[in-house]
Amino acid sequence: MAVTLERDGDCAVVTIDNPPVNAASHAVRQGLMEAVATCDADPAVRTVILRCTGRTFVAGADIREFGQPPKEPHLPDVVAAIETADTPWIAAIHGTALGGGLELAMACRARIAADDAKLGLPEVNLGLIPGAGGTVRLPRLVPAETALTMVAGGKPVGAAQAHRAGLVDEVAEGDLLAAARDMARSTTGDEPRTLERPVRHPADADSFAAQKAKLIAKARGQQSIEAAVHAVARALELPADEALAAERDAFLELKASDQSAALRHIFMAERATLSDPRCKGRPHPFGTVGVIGGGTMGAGIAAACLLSGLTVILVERDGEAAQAAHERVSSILDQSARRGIVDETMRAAIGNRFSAHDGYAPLSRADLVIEAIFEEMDVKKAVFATLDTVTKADAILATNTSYLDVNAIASTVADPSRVIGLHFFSPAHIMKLLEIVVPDRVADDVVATAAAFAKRLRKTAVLSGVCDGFIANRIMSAYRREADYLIEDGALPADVDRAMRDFGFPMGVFEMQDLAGLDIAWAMRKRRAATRDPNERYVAIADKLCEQGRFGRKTGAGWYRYEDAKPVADPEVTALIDAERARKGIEPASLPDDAIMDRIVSAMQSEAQKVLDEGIASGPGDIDVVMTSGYGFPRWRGGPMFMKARQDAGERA
Ligand code: 3H9
Repeated sequence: MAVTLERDGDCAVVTIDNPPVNAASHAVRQGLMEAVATCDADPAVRTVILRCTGRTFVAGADIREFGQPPKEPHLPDVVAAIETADTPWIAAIHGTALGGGLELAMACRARIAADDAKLGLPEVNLGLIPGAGGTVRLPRLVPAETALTMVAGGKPVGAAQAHRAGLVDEVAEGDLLAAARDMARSTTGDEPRTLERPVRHPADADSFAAQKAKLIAKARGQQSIEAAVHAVARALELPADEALAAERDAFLELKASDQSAALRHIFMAERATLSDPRCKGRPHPFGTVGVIGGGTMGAGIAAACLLSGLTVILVERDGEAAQAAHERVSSILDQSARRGIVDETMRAAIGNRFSAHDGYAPLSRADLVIEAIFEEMDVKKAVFATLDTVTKADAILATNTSYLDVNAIASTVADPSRVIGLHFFSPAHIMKLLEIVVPDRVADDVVATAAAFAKRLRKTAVLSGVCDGFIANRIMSAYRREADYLIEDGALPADVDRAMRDFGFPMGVFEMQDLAGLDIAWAMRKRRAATRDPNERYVAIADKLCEQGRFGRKTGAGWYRYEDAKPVADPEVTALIDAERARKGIEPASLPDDAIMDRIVSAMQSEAQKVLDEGIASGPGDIDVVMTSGYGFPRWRGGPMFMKARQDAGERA
């Protein structure tokens, strides 16, 4: 039974039990409708408490039902039935009340939340807006500005904030059900229904208009955000019934859109990445993590581990470097405290779990060691050989290399089954993506440990086979190469960057290179020059920029010139590009933005297909996850493989 009803004196307790997240599936909706009717028909029931079992309150409509024909009762009808019931309902919220879950709660006469509960309307993240009255009820409970932020931003708020804003009436510190029963006893039934309340208009019309404009500008093509802004605006202006009808129409239109299909695909793909049976095994302990190297990457990895409650032993080459690494990590932790990720007490306690050293000996205590030094095979091999002698025999040894052969690194250890790749993206404490690189001889329980470790760090992890660049950097190199061809063929860096931004990337490939610095890739190209296929098309423009000391932002010039830290197209770069075209006899073509993006996306897709065919990635969904989480591919486009599947289906139709 998805919904059960128990009597407790004159109070009825309606419990939803629909694992894993109590989504408002058909059975739940039906059960709630029956509960409303049963409670209203029983004069002895004075109040109804709506609660859930398991880890959370209702986390939303059931996304898995979205592709199927809708079945009555629909969620808006259930929400309306609860709101208009004769007997007042009280929502007792634990875990997360999201989307349709919060809509159910808002239809209740009052809400009580556990102190660690979170409440939100995240529909925009699925390419939707709330479709069961969320945009209309929320601004009747909280100020319009908060409602707009919650609906168009999609981020949940904590119970305390929800209480301050008016979304919940009480925060329960102890037993939630007992507190809900107390609340039920003082409920008279005279409390206004949510839709009977007036909207809470913005305090200042001009700043509200600016808030709306800012959200729309930030949407960068994502329709649901714009639709969310309009829905809240309508809720403030129109009578409730008209606003509800308009919200429903907009919801249904978005539900049928390509963007929502794409965002739902990414949501599901992110949850399916570690479905390989090797990830399901029993993990080793990993409470104490060794990190070798305290540069940007090592410090970020150390901070990510510390923020996840792990103990970190960081090792640098000498005392001075260890001290600098300690400061780097501390500064990340301080930033995290300033951003509210950890509170001051927790921040202070983290220090007890962190130490930085100038020798390997303390690593004898580590369960897992992650090497994050520079990309030089011989140096990495030497590090692993040393690790083999100082670490526990069953400690897991991981390399954070972004392209070197993990099999070769593993071969330096007596037991290669304990070596794996953990490829973080910079900054490692912020970027969600983690590639778990699986070498040939790694043991299954080591893969399971890497998967559990990724989960502990709240990373979106994918498994990758061993190849040059793994999944992410290999595909990135392919489209970067295509971007270079585009430059020779007729586009300018600003054309490519604009086309990419308009497509939905946060930044273009040339701006990104300038930000990261051109020198590292240049050094790699020089190292590989001797082995490069002489028949392969090679674009030398980036090399020429580097020869002039133009390494990007840090030197004030790269693909662009920087004025007040802003990129400006540079005639010197244009002249260099012209000279290269002339040298190769290339007649520049006119390349509109669509053509630029067709070529960039096709380059990604064809490299991604090779990655799949070679068994480097487990499936097309993993590639989409990598490109959206690691390289800013717009989520609302679903990733290159989702686009390819749609294109192929379109061609077949
Ligand atoms: C909506 O409500 C529309 C309404 O306004 C209007 C309707 C008319 N449905 O994330 P996890 C599954 S739109 C079905 O790993 P966590 C998920 O696939 C919805 N299944 O756990 C996974 O399955 P599996 C608005 C769902 O603890 C399992 O639950 N709501 C749903 O890290 C565990 O998920 C949202 O957008 C769902 N709604 O995080 C909330 N949600 O085990 C979306 C999850 O087979 N959900 N599953 O792989 C979340 O944000 C997170 O899942 C949550 C838990 C925070 C709840």
